[in-house]
Amino acid sequence: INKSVIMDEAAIRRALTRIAHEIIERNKGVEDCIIVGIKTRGIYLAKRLVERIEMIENVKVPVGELDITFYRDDLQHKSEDAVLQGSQLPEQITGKTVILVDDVLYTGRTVRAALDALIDSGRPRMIQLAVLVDRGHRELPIRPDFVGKNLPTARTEIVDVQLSEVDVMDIVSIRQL
Ligand code: 3GP
Ligand code: 5GP
Ligand code: MG
Repeated sequence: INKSVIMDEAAIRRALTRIAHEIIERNKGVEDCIIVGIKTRGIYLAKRLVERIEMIENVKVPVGELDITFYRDDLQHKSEDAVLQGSQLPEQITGKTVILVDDVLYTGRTVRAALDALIDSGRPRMIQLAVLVDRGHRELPIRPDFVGKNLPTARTEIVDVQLSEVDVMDIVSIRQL
C-alpha cells in the first residue's frame, strides 16, 4: 500500500502542546472550561490536552467523552436512545465553555451530531472545536478553532491516526483507499 507519514510522534506532541497553549490564550485561562473528546481517539487527545493544560496552568480541566456514532444523520442505525449511550459529561455544561476534541475533521457531520448531543444536555456558554487533522471536504458550515495540521486530501484518501493509548505508536499517515 502507498502510505506516507504526515505527523510523527514529535509533531503530534508539539501540535498538542501548541493547541493547549492556544486554548488557554483564547479563553484567558481555563476557568469554566470543559474538554470533551469524541469517541475513540478524540478521547485520548482530550486527555492529553488536559494533562498539558495542567502542566502549564496548574489547573485540572474537567474532561468528558461523547460517543455519537449512532447520532450521525448518515447512518441507518440511527436511534435517539443511543445518542448519549457511552457518553459521559463530567458536570453540568450550562454556562461553561465546552471544547470538543476529535482526531480528524472531514465532512463535519460527526461534530454536528456532537453539537446536538451537547445542546440536548444543557446550554453551554460557548462551544469550541479542536482537531488533530483537518482534512477538508466539509459538507456543513463547521470550522475548527484549533487545528494540529491542515491536510488537503482527496476524498479517496484515508488519514490513519494512531495513538499509543490504543495503537503501537503515535503517528498520522495518509494512504489511498
Ligand atoms: P476513532 O474512533 O479513533 O476516531 O470510525 C471508526 C474509526 O475509523 C475511527 O477511529 C476513524 O478514525 C476511522 N476512520 C477512518 N476513515 C473514516 C471515515 O471516513 N469516517 C469515519 N467515521 N471514520 C473513519
Ligand atoms: P466527519 O463526520 O467530519 O465526516 O468525520 C469525522 C469523524 O470521522 C472523526 O471522528 C474521524 O475519526 C472520522 N474520520 C473521517 N475521516 C477520517 C479519516 O480520513 N481518517 C480518520 N482516522 N478518521 C476519519
Ligand atoms: Mg474520531
